[in-house]
Amino acid sequence: MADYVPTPVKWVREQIELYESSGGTQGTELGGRPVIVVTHNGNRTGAIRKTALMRVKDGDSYVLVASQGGAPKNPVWVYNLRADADVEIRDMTEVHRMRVREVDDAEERARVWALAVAAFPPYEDYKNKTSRTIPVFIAEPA
Ligand code: F42
Repeated sequence: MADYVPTPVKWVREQIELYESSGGTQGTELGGRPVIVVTHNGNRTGAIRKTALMRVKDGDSYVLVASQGGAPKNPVWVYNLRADADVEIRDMTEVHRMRVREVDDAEERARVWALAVAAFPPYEDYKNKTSRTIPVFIAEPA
């Protein structure tokens, strides 16, 4: 089994630690809106990685938005998910095995983007702030 290597970003690392050590009862929000923790595999190191994201639900699925606050570059978890679609998602006290796929189709993207912005309005500002197309994934029950 690979080792878990926490992110070097302190506030994110601390939120994930609190979220997981409390069994999904603390540290579960950002700005009053719900957050999920996605566990995935590092595509170069093979290490276990954990990423906190806003919770965007689409039925039994989750929409994962690689906004990184509108930064010019993709967050590196995008490359991990492109290389290995098997993830685990913690949503508060529930943990689900899921498979992700990147959304390419324009119509599907428009549909899930609307869900994302409804769940977390700043995504729209992040989109306007960056010239990159923000990658979006759908995580579906495995
Ligand atoms: N980020 C978002 O993009 N969208 C969100 O909705 C979001 C919400 C959110 C809510 C709460 C919170 O605490 C954080 C939130 N974030 C959100 C921030 C998010 O959790 C990530 O911190 C952010 O997206 C940046 O992701 P990142 O994968 O670029 O993280 C970097 C800083 C990181 O951890 N780097 C590691 C390191 O050691 O430098 C490497 C991680 C890694 O996966 N390495 C790969 C490997 O093989 O191990 C290689 C990857 C490659 O191909 O380069």
